[in-house]
Amino acid sequence: MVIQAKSDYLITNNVIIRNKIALTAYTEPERSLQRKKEKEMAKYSPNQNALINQAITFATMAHGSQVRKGNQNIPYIFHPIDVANEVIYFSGLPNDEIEIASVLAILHDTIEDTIVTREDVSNQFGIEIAEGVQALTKNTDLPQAEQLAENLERIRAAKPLVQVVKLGDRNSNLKTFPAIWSREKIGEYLDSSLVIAEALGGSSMNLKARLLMQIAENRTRLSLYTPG
Ligand SMILES: [Mn+2]
Repeated sequence: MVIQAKSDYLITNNVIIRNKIALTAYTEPERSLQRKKEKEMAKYSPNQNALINQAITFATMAHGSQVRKGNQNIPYIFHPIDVANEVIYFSGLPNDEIEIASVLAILHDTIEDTIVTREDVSNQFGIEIAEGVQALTKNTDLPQAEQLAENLERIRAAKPLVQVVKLGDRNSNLKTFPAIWSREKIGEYLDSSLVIAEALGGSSMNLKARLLMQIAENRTRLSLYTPG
């Protein structure tokens, strides 16, 4: 028997409405299990994770079929979620700032890398989140060589909960490099990572320490594989 479970997601007026699972094809024992689950789930309502769930759905839809640079097997959404994990487990932010920082982490590449605009983010998540994501967005109208310094200046002017997202972002990016990157390119990337660690490290000693550790590890790895 084929069970047809329908779960279309729609975003309307800041609310995600999930269509009810069609129960018609279930057997009675399955229906009974379903009722038990629904009762269990009701304990968690109103949904305490609504904002995070909304951010993940929004970013997943925005990034669509994008994958990580140089690795076709990693759907892009795993990167923002990794950044949220860096913030959650390592930033040391006070508990009441963790949720908003995780939402920022999940959304941090939407304006830079997708068709999503600052207005879209503002409509869905409010002005504070939109400003945070905008601060984390490079100004690509500038020459590439000036983009990082200009961006760091804007991030430094923002709250610590915005700064930790950039530290988490770079920590995430240092976990693996695109296979096509040359040694020079990796070296430059490690140099810029040090600039980020120094500029924003005050917002989280722990994320700064992780970043310095990863920079050192990668430099060692590079020196071990010196050609010739
Ligand atoms: Mn990123």
